[in-house]
Amino acid sequence: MKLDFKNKRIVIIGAGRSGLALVRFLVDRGASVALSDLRTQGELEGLDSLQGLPVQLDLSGHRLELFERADFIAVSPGVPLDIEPLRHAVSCGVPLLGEIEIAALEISAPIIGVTGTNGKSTTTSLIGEILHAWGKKIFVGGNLGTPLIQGCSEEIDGAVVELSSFQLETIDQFHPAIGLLLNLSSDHLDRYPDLDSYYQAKLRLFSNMTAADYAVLNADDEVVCRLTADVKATKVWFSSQGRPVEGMVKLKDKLVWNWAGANIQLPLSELQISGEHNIENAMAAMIPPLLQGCPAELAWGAVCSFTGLKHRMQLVRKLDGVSWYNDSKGTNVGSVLKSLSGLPCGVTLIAGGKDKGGDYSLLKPLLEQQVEHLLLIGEAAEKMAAELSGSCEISLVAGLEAAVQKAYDVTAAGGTVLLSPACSSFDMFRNYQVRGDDFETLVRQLPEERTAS
Ligand code: UMA
Ligand code: ADP
Repeated sequence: MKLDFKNKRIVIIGAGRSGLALVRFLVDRGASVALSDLRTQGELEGLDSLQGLPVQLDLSGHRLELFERADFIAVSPGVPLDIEPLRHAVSCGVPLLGEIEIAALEISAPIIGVTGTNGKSTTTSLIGEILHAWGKKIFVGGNLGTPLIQGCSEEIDGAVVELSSFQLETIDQFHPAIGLLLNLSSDHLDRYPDLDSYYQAKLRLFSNMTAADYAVLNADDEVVCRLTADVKATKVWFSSQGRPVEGMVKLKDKLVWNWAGANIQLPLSELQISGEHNIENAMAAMIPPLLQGCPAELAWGAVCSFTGLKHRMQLVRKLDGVSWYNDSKGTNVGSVLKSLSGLPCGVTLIAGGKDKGGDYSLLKPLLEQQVEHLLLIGEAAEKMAAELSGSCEISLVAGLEAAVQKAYDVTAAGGTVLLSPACSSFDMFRNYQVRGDDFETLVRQLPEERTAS
């Protein structure tokens, strides 16, 4: 049921992409809107896009009296729910609503929600590609980049939404027709007290789903299997390890769609995105369109035309026999493990950034086998060096530019340089895209000929 915003006093907390989109939406619906952010006017980008809109600005901090007088607070995903202004608002009986909840109540077309620790953006994009190829008008966004609230103003046949645990924390009635849980491993322990709290936030995806809906689940992920036992939605599985499940199974060089009497085979040789993890993403992405009646051949054609997203294992340059890869979106230990495992030996790995409380020691076996030099940057550098000591040659470097220069100096021909940080970017960069773009610029500036130092 749509909410009535007319003349409601709403405080939006966080003036990033979600907050700015919420302002436009809520002002348009006749609400009286205040936008609150810790940052100063000068530090915030995009405020000028609100020019002419009736919005009260509460910058450089959050004024408690604004929060206690609101009808509700619209919370941006990056704002932790336990900060003082939000606790105070809740204690005054003011409800908190997230951007996904507000948007989803406006959208009557079926929503496909994609969550998991890794592979969300790739899978969300793949589903979007398939449904577009099928001729559907689909909104594709969420954590991927475009806030779902921007999809509300469009006439759409459906929405495919990447959902982070942060966004799922503030849902209440949100009810996707199809929910995907790709995998679960450690992440965001800078926001959650423990791993289980992070997993429980992810599982909220299924909380309003019934047997008439579908839960697409990874049969090879022990944690996913264990924690979804009580999910009420009809389960459709995928297994890249050949488990005989009902759903999508990888058998040698093909995928088999084994569901409701169908037995469709799809050749893996046509896939352009590489790595085991991308086969998993392709498998998961095929399922929602197939459940919705999309012809398998058409869907597989769209998956096979997809060449991957920026900042995920992107080959930037081959220079002097060395391949340089940008995997700036490798922001946790699990994703770095996947990215490294697809590479040959002789890797120089550039990692580090803002620590999220992950267990870096899980990287040790692969570092021992494949990595010669580990170059560490950012706030997490010392912690990582201590946890990874002994696995390869480790150097702490001053920043990304110094890391690229050192990688250039130490990597032998035939080797690989990989930026895959296992950390978020926010200590040194605005986001992972800026970190990846800076890396690419630095790599492109490297001279063709190495000068003897
Ligand atoms: N802020 C406060 N008070 C606080 C904390 C933050 O005012 O206590 C302010 C900050 O000063 C900043 C604003 O909140 O100005 C930022 O809000 P935000 O972090 O929610 O950022 P948005 O720009 O709205 O982007 C968010 C998602 N960001 C996060 O979840 C951190 C984007 O995901 C998402 O693309 C966008 O909404 C649209 O849906 C990015 C992300 O890093 C890619 N996600 C995490 C991840 O993938 O690991 C979860
Ligand atoms: P997310 O949106 O969940 O961060 P992306 O699709 O952006 O995921 O991929 C980010 C990184 O995560 C990739 O560069 C890769 O290293 C890793 N990754 C992608 N898909 C998977 C997967 N299915 N399982 C594990 N790791 C993955």
